[in-house]
Amino acid sequence: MQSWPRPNVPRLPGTGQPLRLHDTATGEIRPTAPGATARMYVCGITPYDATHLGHAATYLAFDLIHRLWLDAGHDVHYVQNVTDVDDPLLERAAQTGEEWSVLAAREIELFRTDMTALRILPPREYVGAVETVGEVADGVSRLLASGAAYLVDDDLYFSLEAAPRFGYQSGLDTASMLTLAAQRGGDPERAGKKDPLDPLLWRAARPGEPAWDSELGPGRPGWHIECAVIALNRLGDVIDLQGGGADLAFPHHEMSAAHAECLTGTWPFARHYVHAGMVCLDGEKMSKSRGNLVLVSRLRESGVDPAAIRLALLAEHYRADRSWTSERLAQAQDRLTRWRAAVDRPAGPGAAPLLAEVRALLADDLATPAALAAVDRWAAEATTYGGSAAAAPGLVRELVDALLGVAL
Ligand code: 5CA
Ligand code: ZN
Repeated sequence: MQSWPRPNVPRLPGTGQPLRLHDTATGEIRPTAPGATARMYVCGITPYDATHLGHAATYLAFDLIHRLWLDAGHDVHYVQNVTDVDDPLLERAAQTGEEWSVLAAREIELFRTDMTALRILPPREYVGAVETVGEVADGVSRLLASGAAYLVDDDLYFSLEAAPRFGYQSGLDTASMLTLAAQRGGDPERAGKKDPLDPLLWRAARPGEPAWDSELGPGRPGWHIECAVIALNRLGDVIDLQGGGADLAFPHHEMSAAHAECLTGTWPFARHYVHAGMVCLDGEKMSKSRGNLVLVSRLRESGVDPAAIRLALLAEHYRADRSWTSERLAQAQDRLTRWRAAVDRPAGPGAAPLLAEVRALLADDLATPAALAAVDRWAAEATTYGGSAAAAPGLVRELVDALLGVAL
């Protein structure tokens, strides 16, 4: 699958600090410690509707992580998937009468356009479920051979008995797991499973559903094993970060880590499990199924500068559940205007302390509200500055571009 174009990232003087991030599994903010190459897997979209501000906020959080690792001197191997065949997509296509693959292709293209406009650094490998059916089927076969998978009718399930550490990531009790699994793509009520939480690995072909031939017979992969195998085959047995929105912590990331650990015999699958808060509209999580979406493409069409969308989303911390309001967007547009006026001046107060401050704040679990406030203070001083430090506006322009992804 084709990724999207990479925006230029200016190189800043010196080196960024080691990045500390909140890890869902331990509940702590801990240092990330990648080697020369940081390995990051972030779950991609299910392309049945257009990119909304919730998606944008989540991909923006991982974009900052990407930028901070680059600034700290790491190469970043970033992999993202596209769930381009799955029940919600097939259901939507059935409702509208559109071919599921046509719907997916259109929404993937729109997502690429939105990500490009938002200056989100692209994954090095952007990988579709459809193009990886064979390798995922191979992973399922290996689980079957090791005794970790079993049949229910013609479908294959993963036995959680094969995952002794299951639950370490979310730390949830069984009752909460059962409720969330039922809401988020699981089937705890299905008869014949050893444990109601056991997740689907391979769904045998059904009339009217797409299916692929494989060593397991015709069918299609389950959701969690897809992400596990796509990540393992490209990034190796242990990755630095697995990420997504908070609604993926359970069951998706818990299950995909259990699959990966069972396949490799290594624990943990990811050194950090990182989850972004949910963006709401009128108090409800913004979601395709609720239909309360603010679309990035629609905002762009109405003339909103994507840099203002970025600033509006960065004005609150990535782990907070946030509400989108038109007031928030207006504040971001005002901030963008002030910053642009400040860097357009011929001179400004020294920018090296600001660079050090922004680096330190972002390295502390992405403290974006404080980082934006620091740039605000510099911009306010710049408007009354009478000195001749002519290099400062250029450095501020570059640091805001490299670290926050905002082109001034
Ligand atoms: N394809 C799967 C992952 S393999 C999937 O969850 N797709 S998605 O299109 O539903 O979501 C894509 C990403 O956006 C996920 O990380 C999800 O957690 C995040 N997301 C969805 N809705 C919101 C929201 N309202 N606020 C913040 N993030 C959201
Ligand atoms: Zn995923």
